[in-house]
Amino acid sequence: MNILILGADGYIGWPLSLYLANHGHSVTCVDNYSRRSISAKHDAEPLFENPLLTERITHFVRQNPNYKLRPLIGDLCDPSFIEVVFAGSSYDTVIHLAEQPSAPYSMMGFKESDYTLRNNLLSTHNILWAILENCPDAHLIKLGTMGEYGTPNINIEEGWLTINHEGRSDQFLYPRAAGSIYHTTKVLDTDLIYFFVRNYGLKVTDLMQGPVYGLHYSQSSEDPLALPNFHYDGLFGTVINRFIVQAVSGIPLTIYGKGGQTRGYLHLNDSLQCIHLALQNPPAPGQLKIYNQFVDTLTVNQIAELVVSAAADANINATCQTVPNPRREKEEHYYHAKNEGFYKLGLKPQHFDTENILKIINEVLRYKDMIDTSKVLPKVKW
Ligand code: USQ
Repeated sequence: MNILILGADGYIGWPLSLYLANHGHSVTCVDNYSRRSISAKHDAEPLFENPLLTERITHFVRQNPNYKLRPLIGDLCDPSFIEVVFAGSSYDTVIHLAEQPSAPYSMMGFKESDYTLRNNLLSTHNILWAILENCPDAHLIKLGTMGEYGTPNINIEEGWLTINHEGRSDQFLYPRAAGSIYHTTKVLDTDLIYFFVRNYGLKVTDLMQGPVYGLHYSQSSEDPLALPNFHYDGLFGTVINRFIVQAVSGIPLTIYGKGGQTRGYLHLNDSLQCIHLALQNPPAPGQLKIYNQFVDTLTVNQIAELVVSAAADANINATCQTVPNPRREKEEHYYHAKNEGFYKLGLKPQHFDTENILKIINEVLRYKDMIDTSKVLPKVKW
């Protein structure tokens, strides 16, 4: 397939680029290095430095002459760059990961909120138009978030809810209640996409993904250039990766508030596997498919307990601390989200168990001396 990955320098985008090139696809990799500039500005650099996307691609194409990887660096909010990306190429699949992904960053203040809103919505809007005008049969796979649903007091369906009202019945997008400006942009993306599907007959898969964790993945072998950017700071680091780095560096695990916050988590390998399954199972024209993309439903307290216990097996004495919750979110709540969709397509997941955690602890231990403990505590409150 001829595949376009938008946001190819990211935590998921780079592993996905290599994974799909290794499966024989021709992959155009687009990024504007926005996460790199935000993390440099806010002292939130990843655990180790990652060469630029262009350098990583040159390295892998030299090593594997069969890999068809092409980098393009530019801003998808700029229509003239969109023209360059789509010029002369008819893509079969467009995978859109090119969004500002940090909830805390989006809540820092007006500038960051404004940037997140513009970047995420304008890029989605531009991409939808570009597909419509250049390759209307292409399958758009868009990365959404489980955070679009919030934490409702009823079961979370996969994208849709049938409502019976005054004797009549219809199916609607599941009600959404995001907890940050970042999460809200994903809700708005879904509405925008759904309009293009209804009105123009585009084929779209919207992935409601939970927080992802992990460092090595199926393709990463021993080559450090295959690794993704691995954040443990309060802006871009997700909770499991943060807790593992905290355990390794001797900082008590930062449980925000009561620790009853419940989310659906998945390993980086499973994120790649789900996107690949979505790619192999495109919707019909005029259909919006929505999958809930997660494997294990866990509270923050359960994650902390599992990390502490796995760390003990590595002779690390990890402890926990309660940090006043910097976020406005429910700390104890009902949470039951469905995720049958990818299992029906054949997902074989790896669970968040001791063996899995120990593997990541050992991977992170190699970089122990590079951990900057001043990056760990949260700096953004809302
Ligand atoms: N948390 C802690 N301690 C920490 C960090 C986080 O208790 O040191 C708690 C948070 O308060 C929250 C939960 O852990 O209740 C998850 O937080 P997170 O930072 O791992 O995830 P979040 O900010 O929600 O965002 C991440 C990604 C985002 C993605 C989202 C999926 O950054 O791009 O969309 O996970 S979801 O959470 O399902 O919306």
